[in-house]
Amino acid sequence: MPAMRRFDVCNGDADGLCALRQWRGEFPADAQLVTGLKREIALLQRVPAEAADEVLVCDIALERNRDALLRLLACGARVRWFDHHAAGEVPRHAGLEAHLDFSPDMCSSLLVDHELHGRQRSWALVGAYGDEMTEVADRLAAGSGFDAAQRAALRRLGRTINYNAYGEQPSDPLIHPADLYALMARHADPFALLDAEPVIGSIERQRGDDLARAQGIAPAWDGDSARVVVLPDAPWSRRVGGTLANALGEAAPRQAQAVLRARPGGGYLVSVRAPRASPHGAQALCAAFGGSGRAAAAGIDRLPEAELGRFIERFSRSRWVG
Ligand SMILES: [Mn+2]
Repeated sequence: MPAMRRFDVCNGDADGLCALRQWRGEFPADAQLVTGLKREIALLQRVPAEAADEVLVCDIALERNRDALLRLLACGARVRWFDHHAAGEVPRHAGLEAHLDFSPDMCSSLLVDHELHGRQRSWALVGAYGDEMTEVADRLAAGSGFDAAQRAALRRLGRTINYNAYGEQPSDPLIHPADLYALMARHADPFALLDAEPVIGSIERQRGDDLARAQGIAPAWDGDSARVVVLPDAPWSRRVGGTLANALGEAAPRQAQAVLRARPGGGYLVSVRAPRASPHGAQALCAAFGGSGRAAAAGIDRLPEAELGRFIERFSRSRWVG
């Protein structure tokens, strides 16, 4: 019989990497890591597991990996899964141990934290802060004895690790998430990572530079209730799009934000945020142009150039009511 192999599969954002970091902090083992940029969701198909192999999956949607999962289970692999994204129907199989929770104040790092009874809590907090679960993370951190300065450091680290997962091409982030994980694995806790690894500061500076660059671009439309920014296609704009939309929305809670980025093949990738003060209507607007998402935040994969005028017209007149 071939030797048992292990595969660790996770999203490359802070929640994914920190969920895995907790588990391997508790159960160290040699495993092959499979991860990528935040947008790379279909990761399980990259796993060549066979009978008796063990696969750990953190923070990727079961729904988007169902075929690969069924294939692994059918050949006898054992799969443990932690996630908080839509799962669809969960296969019933003795080889699958699924920890799934879709409540809005849950993330994969907190699911692992629960399973490990908080024994790797500082990493769990970094993951939760990375997924913007600030209130939940603050409460848990304070209850675990972390003071305000420590909470701020964990939050900053979560935001930074998360930023490093954005982009479209593997070379867009400063360091590939798999290499960032290797650095995280060297340190017992996030504070040691922050002290020892200068790349964390470099990512943070890159985030600041990217944001400043994007905010230096004059809006294509700017009104009381809506603003449209059109970014060129470049590594920095591929990293910063979502972060810019969130930053603008936070600074102007009564204004809706649309951040467009030129696509190399023509057209635009569009991120829409409804006003924070009235988070409705983003999905309806995007659906009218073939997009999708949630009421507060939605997007369009490819808006044709010829539709730009019509999009701005409609976006700037939207009422953003529930
Ligand atoms: Mn997550």
